Amino acid sequence: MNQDGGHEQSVARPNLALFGAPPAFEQELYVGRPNPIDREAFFERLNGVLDRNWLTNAGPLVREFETRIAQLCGVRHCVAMCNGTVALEIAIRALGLRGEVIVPSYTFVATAHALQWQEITPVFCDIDPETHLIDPKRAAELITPRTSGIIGVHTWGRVCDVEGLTALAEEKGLRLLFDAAHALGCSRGGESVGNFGEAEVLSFHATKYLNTFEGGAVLTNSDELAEKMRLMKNFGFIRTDEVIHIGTNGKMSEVSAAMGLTALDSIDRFTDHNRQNHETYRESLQDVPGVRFLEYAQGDKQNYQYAVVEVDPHEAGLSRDELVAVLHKENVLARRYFWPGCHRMEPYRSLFPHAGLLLPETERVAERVIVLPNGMAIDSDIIRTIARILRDATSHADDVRKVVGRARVHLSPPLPRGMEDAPDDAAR
Ligand code: T4K
Repeated sequence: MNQDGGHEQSVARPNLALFGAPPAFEQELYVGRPNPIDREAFFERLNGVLDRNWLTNAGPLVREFETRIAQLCGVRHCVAMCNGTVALEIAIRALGLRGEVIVPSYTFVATAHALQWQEITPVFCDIDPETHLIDPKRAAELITPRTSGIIGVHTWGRVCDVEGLTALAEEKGLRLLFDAAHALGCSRGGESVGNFGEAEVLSFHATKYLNTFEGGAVLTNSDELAEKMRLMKNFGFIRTDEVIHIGTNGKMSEVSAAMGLTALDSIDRFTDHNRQNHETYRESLQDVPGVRFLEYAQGDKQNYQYAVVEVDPHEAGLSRDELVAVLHKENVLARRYFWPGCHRMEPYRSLFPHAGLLLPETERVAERVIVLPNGMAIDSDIIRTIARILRDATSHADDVRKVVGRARVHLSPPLPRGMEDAPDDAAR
């Protein structure tokens, strides 16, 4: 009897941890590992913060960070905030969205929550299966008298069909906002993210291409909107003791800006490395049946942050989840973003139990996508090994399926080493 409790171990079984071999990687490989920065430069900036004893509230580093991000994106205003979700909430409020807003279900749940949190109904729209982005034709079908706007999401840094969405919004008198959490430094038709719709929201979360620990920003070319959001993120204060607007606390701290500025100094290095990794993934996955590496449109600027594959279970002989189980056994902690789709998460699942009927492409794509590790911690050798694992798995699909079925592999990745005792909320 083998270690899985099975008897039918075939002699030709490949060298996979699933079958008892040592894992291909001793250390876990994570999706979303923060990119390393120049620590000395960072600590120098931190010393400056402590020397000035000015820790937050529109400090000099936050202002410098805003200027540099606005320059990078070629946009008039960057309003830095404490995270991408609050930035979305503030942008939604500043635009006066209400009633219903059309949004893809295939996104991180923050996009939907930012609406629902303000008692605005997210109306989930299906995606184009080729691009994984909101489909303007489907969006048009969802407009009702209660619709006030559309939020497009530039998933994986691929920029939405902004022409289609802009035409629709203009024709129907709707406001247009973009969740650009993945898309810093990306462009479409020569135009940089930050210039589409009325505003675009960035995330600088630790897992993002450029991080400020936690952080976000709204980019806009509208002076009026920028001014409103500056008030809203600072309790509505126009000056000391004078509040002229409802507001919240959405401010970015100086420590976060110090991190962001230091990361900005290395951003070209991050992009070059990610681009090289993409090239290696593309090449080495070419001969893996049923595993298609997602490519970007030629000519546009990309940050190449996400390495995404789509699994065709018929061609691969294995489902996406079976392949993820194989990878996890090898310490490749691939993710199933954005499974199962917002419409299958609470409170939306209960509020709209039949939403899936109008979201066939979302449901199909959410069952097929694997996000693979990328970023500065990942190199070509690692990628070739990941491709080898996927190739071995698909060429022994029957054996793999039997063992995965028996092992009931848990697909939520464990926490990084040293974090095992973290409380449950960190261990999501
Ligand atoms: N819109 C979109 C389209 C988004 O993708 C996001 C965020 C938002 C809006 C909201 O922006 P923020 O409010 O977050 O600024 C992660 C991130 O927490 C989330 O920011 C991100 N999207 C989403 C795509 O990924 P989880 O639940 O998968 O995070 P978690 O804790 O599992 O971390 C992911 C991986 O990163 C782990 O496997 C380990 C690694 N990691 C994580 C952290 C925090 C590290 O190595 N070091 C770290 O410090 O959501």
